[in-house]
Amino acid sequence: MKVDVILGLQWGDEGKGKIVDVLTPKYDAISRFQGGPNAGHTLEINDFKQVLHTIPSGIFHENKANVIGNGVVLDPLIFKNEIESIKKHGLDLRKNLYISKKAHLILPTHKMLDAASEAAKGDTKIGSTLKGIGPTYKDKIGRDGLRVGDLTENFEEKYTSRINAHKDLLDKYYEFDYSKLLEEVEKEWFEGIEALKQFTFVDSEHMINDMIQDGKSVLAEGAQGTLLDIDFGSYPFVTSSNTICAGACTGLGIAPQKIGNVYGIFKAYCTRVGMGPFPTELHCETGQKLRDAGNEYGSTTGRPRRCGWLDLVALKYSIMINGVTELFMMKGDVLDDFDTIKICVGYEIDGEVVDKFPFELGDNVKPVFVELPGWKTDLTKLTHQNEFPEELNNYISFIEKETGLPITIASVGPNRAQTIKIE
Ligand code: 2SA
Ligand code: MG
Repeated sequence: MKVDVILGLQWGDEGKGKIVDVLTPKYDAISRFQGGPNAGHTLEINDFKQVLHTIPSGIFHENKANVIGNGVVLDPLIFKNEIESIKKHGLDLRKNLYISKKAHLILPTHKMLDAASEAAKGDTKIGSTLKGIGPTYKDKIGRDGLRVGDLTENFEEKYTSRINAHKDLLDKYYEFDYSKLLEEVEKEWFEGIEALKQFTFVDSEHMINDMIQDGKSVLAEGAQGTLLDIDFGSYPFVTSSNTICAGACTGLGIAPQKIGNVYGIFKAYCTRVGMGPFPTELHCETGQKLRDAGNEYGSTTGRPRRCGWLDLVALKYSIMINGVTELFMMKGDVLDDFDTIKICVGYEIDGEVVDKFPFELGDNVKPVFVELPGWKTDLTKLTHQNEFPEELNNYISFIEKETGLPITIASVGPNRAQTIKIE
């Protein structure tokens, strides 16, 4: 068997959580391979809504293994809150949640370093989620991180040594007053550690490779999106992990030839939270109309998302980097009420039109649009592809032709049931 991967092809918030939940019945295990509580995957199941930050989106299927891989950074405090809110639905997560010993821990001071670094940057700040993601990955790459597996031996000693090093940084470089804040959060953080210790820590690379060997199917769930990838995103306005397909190999310990289907998920339009370039962004009323219709507010930070038209230059780039095999189009219903819909098919850069994603997306990058007729139909009520209005079929065909890939799922609402298979 191979590992299928599901990834966001834009700047995150494409609706991965919902799709993973829909796909889960086909798989024996669901795993997260990168990122941390900067993710906010929203599941709507019958009459309730659950936002997941650290835990894989297959958690509501009790007979599936949910694995937090080595590439993830984990905040014990957020983790504890998350398991408590899931427990309310009567689930005992200890039965089917496994955590890699090699996953890195987000320490209380990592969050402070995140805040201090952002404040020091002023106007050039990244717009981070302030969850301590960047500083934790910095420590990992700098060979100074603490891992889940470290909890079993001399943890307090290792913890104190790292915290002291962070305090020095906060003092010397940022003049950041941490003392009161640290006192406040440390107790809760250690409660989180106790909660974490109730779970099974695993060598997840062995666990997953054994599953593949035994003919079991595994789905790897990406967080954020390709355009936030540390190498290929709009650097430096990116997150600190590899959000792309290759990240599933390093974040789970699987070889490239073990990758099977790569599901690329995109919104029928485009959004971004935080700072950084966004060529098709709409600053006008149309942007606000998309934000209202799509309820485009961050599920992790509540920030209003920047909105714009679908960008095929960026989408094709993401498809190439990830080796996408099929596309899922989300939130088509958000475009229900537009007379015409624009799609960016090229960038005009200093008078020349290009269709390759450039090194830098400066202010000189102007989107070139085509305009297609809108469908002016309530898609949320549809249950079958046969009911699609002609204009929607045209929109889908246009994207398929440009990308050379089939769109096999169209989502027309937040609920599991509003997911239409396209043959
Ligand atoms: P950080 O906190 O260091 O990762 O922030 C760096 C940049 O990355 C952006 N970022 C995000 N943008 C959109 N969605 C994110 N998470 C989703 C959510 C979850 C998802 O709903 O919150 O779709 O996976 C996310 N996480 C980080 C951030 O705005 C900075 O620009
Ligand atoms: Mg989200």
